Amino acid sequence: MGYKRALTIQDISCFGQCSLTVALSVISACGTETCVLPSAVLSTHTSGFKGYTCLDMTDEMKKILAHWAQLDIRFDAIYTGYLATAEQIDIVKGTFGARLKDGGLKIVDPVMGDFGKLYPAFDMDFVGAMKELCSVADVILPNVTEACLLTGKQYKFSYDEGYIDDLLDGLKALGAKKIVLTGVGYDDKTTGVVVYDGEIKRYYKHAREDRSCHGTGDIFASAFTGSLLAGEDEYGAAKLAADFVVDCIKHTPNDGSHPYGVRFESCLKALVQKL
Ligand code: PXL
Repeated sequence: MGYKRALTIQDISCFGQCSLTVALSVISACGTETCVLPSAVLSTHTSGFKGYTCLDMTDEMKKILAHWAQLDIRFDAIYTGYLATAEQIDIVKGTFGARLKDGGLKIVDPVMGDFGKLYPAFDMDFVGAMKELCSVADVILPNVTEACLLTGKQYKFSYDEGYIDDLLDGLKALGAKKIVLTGVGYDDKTTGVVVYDGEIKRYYKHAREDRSCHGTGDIFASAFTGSLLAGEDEYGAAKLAADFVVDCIKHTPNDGSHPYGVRFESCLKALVQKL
C-alpha cells in the first residue's frame, strides 16, 4: 500500500480521550498522514462533565476549506465523527465533493447517541441531515442507537437477528454502500460488529467487557479507518478495531480513577504490529 493522506472532521475535546485527539493518534500510528478539520473546540467532552466550554468552528472551517481549495489539497479518505450542527453536515458533504481524490473514501461515523438516546446537543433536524450524509457515504459506522435514529426504528436493549436484519435493510435503503454496525450482541456475555456490503453479512463476535467506557466509538472508528487505509478489507478492519477496543478497555483501571475515556496509548503498538 502506498502512502495515504486522510482528513478527519470532528471536534477537539481538549480533555477526555475522544474525537480528534484519538483519531489523530490512532490513524497516524497506523501509517497514514492524518489532517484535521475541527468542527468545535470543547474543554472536555459532554459526557459526565459539567460546565464545559464549546467554540463552534463553522466559520473557521469555511476559511480553512477555502485555503485548501486554493492549494488544491486532496485526500485519499475523509472520515467524519462528531459534528456540531446541521450546517456543518452540509459543509462536510461539499468537502466530500471538493477535496477527495478520484475514488477517495467517504467514511461516516454518524455520532448522535448511545443507549437508545440522542445526545442532548442534537435534535431531529440534525438526524435528518445525518441521514443525507450517510446516503452518500462509502462506509457508515453506526451503533444500534444511531441505526435506529437513522432508520426510524424503535430502539431495543435486547433483540434477535431479525431485528438487526431490519436495521441493516433500513440503513441500506438510505444509500450507504457498506455498513459496519457496532455493539451488536445477542446474549449477556458477547458483543460484536456486523459488516454488511449490501449483499453479504458477516458477524464478528467477541467477549463483552462488563462495563462501557466513553470514547470507544471513536476508538473503534479511528482504528477501523487506520486499518482500512493500511490495506485491510472492511471485515478485517472491523475485527482489528473491535479487538483494539477490548484491549483498551482492559488496559483502563476499573477503580474510578479514569472515568472519562480509555487508556488507548499503550495498546497502539499491538494494533500496529497486526497491520
Ligand atoms: O465520543 C463521542 C463524542 C465526541 N465529542 C464530543 C462528545 C462525544 C460524546 O458524548 O460529547 C464533544
